[in-house]
Order: sequence, then C-alpha cells, then structure tokens
Amino acid sequence: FLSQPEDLGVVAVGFSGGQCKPGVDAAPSALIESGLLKQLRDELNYKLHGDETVHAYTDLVPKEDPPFRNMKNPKAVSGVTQRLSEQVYTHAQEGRMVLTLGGDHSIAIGTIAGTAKAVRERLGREMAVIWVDAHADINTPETSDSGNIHGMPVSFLTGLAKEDKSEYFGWLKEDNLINLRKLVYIGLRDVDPGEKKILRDNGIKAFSMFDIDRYVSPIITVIPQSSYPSPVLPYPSPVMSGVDACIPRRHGIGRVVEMALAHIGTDTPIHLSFDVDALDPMWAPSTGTPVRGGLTLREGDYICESVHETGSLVAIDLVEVNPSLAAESDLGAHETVRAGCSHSETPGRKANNDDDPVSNNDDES
Ligand code: Z70
Ligand code: MN
Ligand code: MN
Ligand code: MN
Repeated sequence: FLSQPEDLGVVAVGFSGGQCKPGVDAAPSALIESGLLKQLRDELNYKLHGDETVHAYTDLVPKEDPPFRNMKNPKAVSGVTQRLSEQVYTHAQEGRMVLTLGGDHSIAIGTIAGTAKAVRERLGREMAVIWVDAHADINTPETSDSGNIHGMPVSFLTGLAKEDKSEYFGWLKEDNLINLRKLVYIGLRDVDPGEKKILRDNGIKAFSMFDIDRYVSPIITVIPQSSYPSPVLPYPSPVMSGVDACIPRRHGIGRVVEMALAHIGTDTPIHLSFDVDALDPMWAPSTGTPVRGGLTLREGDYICESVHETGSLVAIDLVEVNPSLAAESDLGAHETVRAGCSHSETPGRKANNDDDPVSNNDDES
C-alpha cells in the first residue's frame, strides 16, 4: 500500500482538549526526548518526514468555547482535528506511513479522517481501524456522561454521530469516515452501558481482556528436592509445572490478533490507534484513566508487531500518555514513556544490524 515503506511522516500533537486533565499535551516532547524518533531513524532505518516540533495549535483554540450538544471544548477539538486531518492526509497521500504522537484520543478524529480519505483516493479502498484501548470511545454526544470528546471519536468517525455545523465536526465528509464492519477493538475493559448498546446494535467486532485471557490459575507443583534436585539452587524451589499444566480458557493474544486481522480481511490498509491505557497500569500508570487488568507490555508490543508484519499498516496513533500523572514518583511517568518507546525487531522491518551485538555474531572473537 505504501509507495515508500521506508518513509515515515511524523506529527506531534500537543493537545489535551478532548478531556479535562492537563499534561497529556506534554507527551510528544517526553516521547521524543526519550529517543522515540531517534530509534526509528537510527535503529529501524526509517526516513522521517515532518518536523520534530510539537504542534500546540493554539491559534485554533478559541477563548470562548461553551459546551455544544453536551461536548466540552467542541470548537477547539473540531478545529485542531480538522487541521491535523490535513497534515496526516498530506503525508499519507505521499505514500508515507504516518505516526501521530498525542495528545488525548480525540485527535484520532483528525488522524483517521486524514488517512481514510488518502487511502480512498490513492487506492480506491476502504481502510480498516484497529482500536487498542481499555475504552471503546464510541459515545455519541448524547450517550456520553462526561462530555469529554476523547470518549467519542469513533462515533464521529463511523457516522454514528453527525453534525452539520462545520465548527462542530461538520467538516467531516463521507470520504473521511470508516465502515463499522472494518472496525475492530482489542483490550476493552471499561465500556459505558450506552456504548455496549452501540457495540451490540451495530455488531461491532470487539475483543475484550476476557477474550485475551489464556489461562485460569496455573497449577503449582512443588517438586520434592529428593527426586529433582535443583542444579543451581541449594534449597528446594517451588516449580511451576509449566504452561502445559494450565487450564486453557479463552484465546490468548495470538489468536485474538489473528481473528482481528481475519475480520478485517487481507489486503486491507490498516490504521492502528493505540491508547496507552490499553496496557495494564503496571506498565503504563501515567495516563488519564488507568484501568487495572490490562495488556502486558509484551502483548501490546505483539499487537503492533503483528499488525506491522501484515504489510498493510498505513498509520499509527499513540495517545493518552500523560507524563504529569505519575503514580507515586517520577518513575510512573518514566515507565509510561518507556512503554511508548517500546519495540523489538519484527520480521517485517529489518533493523540495521551493523553494530548489533545480538544478531551480528560474525565478527565475534
Ligand atoms: C468514558 C467517557 C475514556 C480514555 C477515558 C471514558 C472514555 N467512556 N477514554 N479515557 N482514554 O468519558 O466517555
Ligand atoms: Mn532496537
Ligand atoms: Mn481511548
Ligand atoms: Mn482509553
């Protein structure tokens, strides 16, 4: 799908108006300072396009922005996402993969509107969206309790929520929207009652944490030292008898990603929208709405790697990192930013191995 798969458009969005907690606008700088772009450039050999300056879009945030249809900061979010959609569209139109660093999740209104349009024009195709999140973010202005637009992007992007006035998302046209049948969720565990009804009524594909669960309580077997002396430990150690002894329950992350991709269909361009709160707070505590019982860091990486490996990835959003919401110390923020930068080498993207001691063993003496 990408004419220049080695080219990456980067957009850094310092915007937090889709929710009420300040700080999420500081995430792009924190991620960049932590070396995210350097890794992409130096280790994964991407050619980066776009500036490393973080856009604050202050010119688009009006002084007066009263609620409209229950939405908070509606003009600011509409204006910023409209501008963002043009930036993302321009990158995608050039055949670049697009990486957007948020910001809160309302910004996906802009990123997906931009890629959906570019994919239609360049490829004559409908794009799919994989939404990795603890939340479904599919409230309409009317079903939302909070009025926070970061809980509504999917309803605007699928046409479930509509508005004619251009300053309130009326700029979203048919070619900016995605098909409800090409939307898949992974990681859900905090879905509002109104959202559940929307998911059910529209038959939207969703994999919750329950589906990702793989085992119930593993059987712990203590192997007596007399029969199995440990080769290393001077004391008897409780030995878990291994994965084989666990009782299989649901699907595990491998099957879930496989089913998600099967639902989308092969040869379909994919936009991956990754809310860092999909990860368990153990890995990503610094986010506006942490919800326990989430993905491990490794499961999060696995989703990204597998989707990339399809060769159909056209864009990624990384949102809701909030460095100022440190759990107990700065450690939480540091961990969360680190999670955002996390990667391992995928078969699909060959790293520069010239000075990699792990994979280049030829010249070892
Ligand atoms: C709730 C709402 C939400 C993220 C919270 C929460 C939505 N469903 N999304 N944190 N990232 O306000 O609509
Ligand atoms: Mn690396
Ligand atoms: Mn979200
Ligand atoms: Mn979320």
